Amino acid sequence: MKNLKFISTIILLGFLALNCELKNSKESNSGALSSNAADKVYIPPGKYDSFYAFISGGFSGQLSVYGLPSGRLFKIIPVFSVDAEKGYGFNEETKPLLNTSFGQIPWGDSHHPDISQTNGELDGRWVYINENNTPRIAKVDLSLFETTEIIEIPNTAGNHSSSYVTENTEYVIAGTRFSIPVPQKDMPIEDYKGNFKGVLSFLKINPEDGQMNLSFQIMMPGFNYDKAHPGRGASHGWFFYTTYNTEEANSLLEVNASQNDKDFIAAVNWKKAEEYIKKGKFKTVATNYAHNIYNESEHTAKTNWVKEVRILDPLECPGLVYFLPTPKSPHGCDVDPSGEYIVGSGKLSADVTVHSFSKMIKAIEEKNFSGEAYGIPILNFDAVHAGSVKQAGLGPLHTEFDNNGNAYTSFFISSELVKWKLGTWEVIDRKPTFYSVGHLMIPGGNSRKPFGKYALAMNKITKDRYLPTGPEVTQSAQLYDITGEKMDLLLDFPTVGEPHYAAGIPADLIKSKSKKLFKIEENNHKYAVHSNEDVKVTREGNSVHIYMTTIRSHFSPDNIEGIKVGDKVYFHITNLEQDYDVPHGVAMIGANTSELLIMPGQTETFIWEPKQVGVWPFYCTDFCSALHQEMQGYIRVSPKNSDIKLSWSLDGE
Ligand code: RUQ
Ligand code: CUA
Repeated sequence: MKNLKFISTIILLGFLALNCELKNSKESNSGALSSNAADKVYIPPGKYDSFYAFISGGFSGQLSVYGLPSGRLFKIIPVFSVDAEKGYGFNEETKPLLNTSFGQIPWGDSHHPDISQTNGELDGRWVYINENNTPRIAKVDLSLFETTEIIEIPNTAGNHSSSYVTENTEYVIAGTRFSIPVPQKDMPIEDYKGNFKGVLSFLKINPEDGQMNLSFQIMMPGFNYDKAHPGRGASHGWFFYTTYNTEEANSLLEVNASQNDKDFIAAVNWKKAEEYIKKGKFKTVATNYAHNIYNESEHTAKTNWVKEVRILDPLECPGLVYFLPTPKSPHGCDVDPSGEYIVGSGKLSADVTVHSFSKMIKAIEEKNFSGEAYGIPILNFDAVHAGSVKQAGLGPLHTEFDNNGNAYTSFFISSELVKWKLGTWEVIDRKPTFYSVGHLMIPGGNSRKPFGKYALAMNKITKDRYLPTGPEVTQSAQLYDITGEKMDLLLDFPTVGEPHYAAGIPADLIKSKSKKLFKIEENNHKYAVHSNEDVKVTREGNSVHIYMTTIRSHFSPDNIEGIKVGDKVYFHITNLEQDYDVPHGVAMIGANTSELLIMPGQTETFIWEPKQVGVWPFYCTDFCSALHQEMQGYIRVSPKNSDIKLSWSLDGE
């Protein structure tokens, strides 16, 4: 009966969603855009946007960089997926970044970028982004706009409640979406309940270089940990996580994990966790995970294998974790700029539930509990509840904030952004999205200091919004002006992959720090060539190393003989250019990798295994000068048993 009721609710929601879409579509076609919308997003040729937006690529595995308000795409930063355009994951230098305990993984599902903070404000040094499928977190260095570190998260499956930073970038966190046996073992799935566990991870960040180190994990009950946000201001020191499937179902979750009236927001006191760690209250557990770090001066990544992890058990650490009852399978878990309000968006609830941090502290002090789950106290709902936004829409997912005490929530089913007031919980405005918005982003909206000029909606479905491109159509973002009382839709633009979150920041906080080139004298790559005197070709058995340089517009050496079928030929190429924006590329016929794209002052390597006798060309792939088309060379490949000696030509000799 309960199930039937549930299913009919879902059908009704679906019907309403369809209705909404049709209605939205009609509104959109009636020319809702005011003519000055174009002015507000128009950036004249040669002028800069005022914000960077780092938009996650979802199933593309990458992070794309856009300008706001124009919506122009500047770069796709490869993070968790190989990228032939940049040689990422194909060249020897970046391959180790994709190492995991499951081997080298060429793809990932990137979700939630978050920019590092100082005193609760964006500082523009690094972006952290999580990978959901093979649990990892990456660090993107914002002076390079490149991935410089990826760490695997052990004891985790579906790293979704990740990767948010605390207000002084003390920690970046990870959390498991799927509970699993911890440590992994062979057991019947039907024994899930009570036996599977959910692990939350805290990675300490080195304030100098942003490097992550898994400091400790907390062993939680076998729920699904969905989203998370750090406390700030008074609530700094706490982290909040939404949970669903507190039913601990293991099949047909769409029904079986939707039974409980309320799931939980888990409040974790990480300062307390630090005390317990200091007191030695942890268990050291054997594990094996990859920690991959790119060294900028060596232009090369290396993998360190880590063999153990410290785990805290809430049962042995009183005061570490509390549960705040929250209706109904909450997704987004968002904390307002003051740190007082914790917003839980119950996907199946008609209301958006807001908890109060100060009430939570009081309820903890008064032990105002309504029960416990696996020994973790459940706080009384009424004792922590600050208020609810009533009947705000259908399918609330995420909330961001401006600097005037307003919150903005995305509603997936009713396809809209809803603006409401913190404290009074009244709805101020609602605007349709096209269609089915997931996340939204306000630059700095996840910090103490939001820049409340724009809100960006990231939509899952576009249907009729763009020229059709076959069965697969683009996902899209929509930009709203939020400076007035009412929101104003300004712009649609397509996105890369399916964005789940984005991080926006004023351009001024980053652009002057953006590197222009690598100094050749600081290049400590093992196979770097600093001048043409060092150019050479060497053989060790059937490994051949070519120490090659590029400068407009030739390769040194250009012609090489003495290579044999069955050799393993390493092209180590140093780009000697010391001018901004003069990369060279290198492509070799029949290479089983991609091209290399080498920035000024950088060295990169690919391996070529010649399989056929002959004379084979290579060439520059990046249009570098008027004589780019002349930038080429040949390799003579002789039979396996030939005795032709290695030789090469330099500067035409
Ligand atoms: S989470 S909208 Cu990763 Cu909401 Cu996708
Ligand atoms: Cu170098 Cu084209």
